[in-house]
Amino acid sequence: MFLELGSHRLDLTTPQLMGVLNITPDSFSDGGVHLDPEAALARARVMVGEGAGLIDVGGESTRPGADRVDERTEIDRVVPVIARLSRELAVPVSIDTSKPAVMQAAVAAGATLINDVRGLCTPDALETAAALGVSVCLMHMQGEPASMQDAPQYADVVGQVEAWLLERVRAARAAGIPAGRIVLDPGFGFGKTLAHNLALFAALPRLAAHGYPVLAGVSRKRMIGELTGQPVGARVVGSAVAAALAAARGARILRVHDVAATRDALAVMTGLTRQT
Ligand code: HH2
Repeated sequence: MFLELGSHRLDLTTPQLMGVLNITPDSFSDGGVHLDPEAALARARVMVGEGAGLIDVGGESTRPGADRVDERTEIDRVVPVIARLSRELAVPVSIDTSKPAVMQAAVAAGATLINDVRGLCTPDALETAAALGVSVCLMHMQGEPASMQDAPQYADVVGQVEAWLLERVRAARAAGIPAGRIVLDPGFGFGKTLAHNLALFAALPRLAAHGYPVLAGVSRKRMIGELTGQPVGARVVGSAVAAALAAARGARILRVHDVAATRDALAVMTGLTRQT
């Protein structure tokens, strides 16, 4: 399985690590650290050296309780960084946004994957992504970040998330986005309790069975904190274990902050479960 990302062809036969690079003052784990493009570039270089196969650049935090930022601010944060990363790194760059204007500016600067936590549901987002001709990641979220963790409710979380993702696939394909350019993501922690996250995690093989690469983003999230009792800064081991398990359950792209730890977790899991 391959994903076309501009001049790059991402081989998903083995799981790929997507390194998180937030150019925000308030992201829940790396907020404020990469606002300077030089610092962002240096961090991206480290992640690529550690084994990241792509870098996901975001200019708006979507942590629970986060407020929206305007499109000018988001563009000003991400475009200079994307331009430099796509010129200077050997890996593809994705843009984590829901805003059509940011998608356009980011792709013009070199991004080749649109990673939208709102599944291209914002007005004009679907048409914009289709016209840009890049690959897309469609993620599920219940509600909006400002209030999504207040009281998330589902009658059947797996069935509902799966049906919603498949509906978004139909919409994306109808808009002209080819099947081979679509990635799906159940959206861990986005309007979900721990029980909902655990049910979705167990259902990763079912979600992967639809034939679209599945992206899993559990890195340093509250669910890891709930399982380990650790604060954000001490969730590296829990996150790496979760990412390796997600890969074992069929996830093909792992969105992570701690690339080296996840790479090692994957290597050990692969080595120890190889058939002899
Ligand atoms: N999680 C976050 C942001 N973008 N995109 C996808 N496809 N899947 C995810 O699980 C996902 C995502 C939240 O994490 P982070 O970027 O570290 O924090 P913040 O939203 O505070 O910037």
